[in-house]
Amino acid sequence: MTAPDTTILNVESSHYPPLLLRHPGNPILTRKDWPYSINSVFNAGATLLPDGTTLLLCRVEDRRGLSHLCAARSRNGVDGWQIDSQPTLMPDPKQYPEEIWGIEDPRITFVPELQQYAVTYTSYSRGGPGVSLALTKDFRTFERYGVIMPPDDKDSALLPRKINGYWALIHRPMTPLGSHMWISYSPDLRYWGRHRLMLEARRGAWWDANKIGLSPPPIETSRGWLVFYHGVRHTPSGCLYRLGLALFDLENPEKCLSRGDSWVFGPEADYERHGDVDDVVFPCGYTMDADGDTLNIYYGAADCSIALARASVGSLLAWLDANGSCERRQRADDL
Ligand code: BMA
Repeated sequence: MTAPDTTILNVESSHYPPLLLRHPGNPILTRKDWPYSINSVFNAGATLLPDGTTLLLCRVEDRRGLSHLCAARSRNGVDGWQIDSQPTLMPDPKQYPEEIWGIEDPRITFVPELQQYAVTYTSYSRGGPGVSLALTKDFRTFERYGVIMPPDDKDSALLPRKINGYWALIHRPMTPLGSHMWISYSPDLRYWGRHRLMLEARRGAWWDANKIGLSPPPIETSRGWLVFYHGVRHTPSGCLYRLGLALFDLENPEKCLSRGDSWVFGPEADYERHGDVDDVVFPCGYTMDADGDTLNIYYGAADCSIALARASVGSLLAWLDANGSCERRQRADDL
């Protein structure tokens, strides 16, 4: 009997060099770290504060099943987290009825013109999830704008500067035609219009068929807005959440310059494969190191914990150059 030939497997796996490297200390935050009783912590927005502290605005789910947001701060973005002793932003259904079933999945954008952070989050209303906005200077007090995109809509982030004089919001409405990424514009962050389709979910057997959504806020590079998006594959044993890459024009962000065909990151580690919801990697935030290239990507793992992966912007762009295709920039040609 001959030994099984592993050459093919090795050659195959070397075709997929990892673009995102998991931190060996993963998961970096779990419910055991929390100063009060919770069910789980996951899907955190991220930003660097002026003194270099990493701030994560974490989605915390209590044992009713409802979520709120709680800030965790760390000098190195990996450990030594100082977690607010009480929820930082609670749903406020009396004044904001759309928050009756909780607030989830924040994305943070620092807006230089306002000298404030814009936090977009999912408000879980009786009519389904919608997009809400709050501004803050310090993650201690917040100015709520309420719901800015009605249900069914989520996975949203604000671009850090105006585009042709208008604020731009990426979001993911759900329609009978599928769940695609859209971009909308506003003169004042309150009134939104000029809605445009930005990136379509593919169809059929594709890893990103039927349902996609923005992951962290777009990353501004000299070549365009680099966007991680998640694709949801429906399988007989549940959904698989994976990440893909696309690049959009800096001054016309609804114009896709390139889209990768394959996913670049998916659930592999045990803490990603097994949890309250199996097989989910769900980043909502990143920070950039001082080198201007290294990204620290914070992602929810299996709706149970927060994990960290690092990637180089240069490598992600090089991967898109090698694997992206312009023909598929808006829609799959094989529909
Ligand atoms: C999505 C969002 C995420 C969640 C994921 C997997 O629709 O609700 O918050 O992590 O499902 O449950």
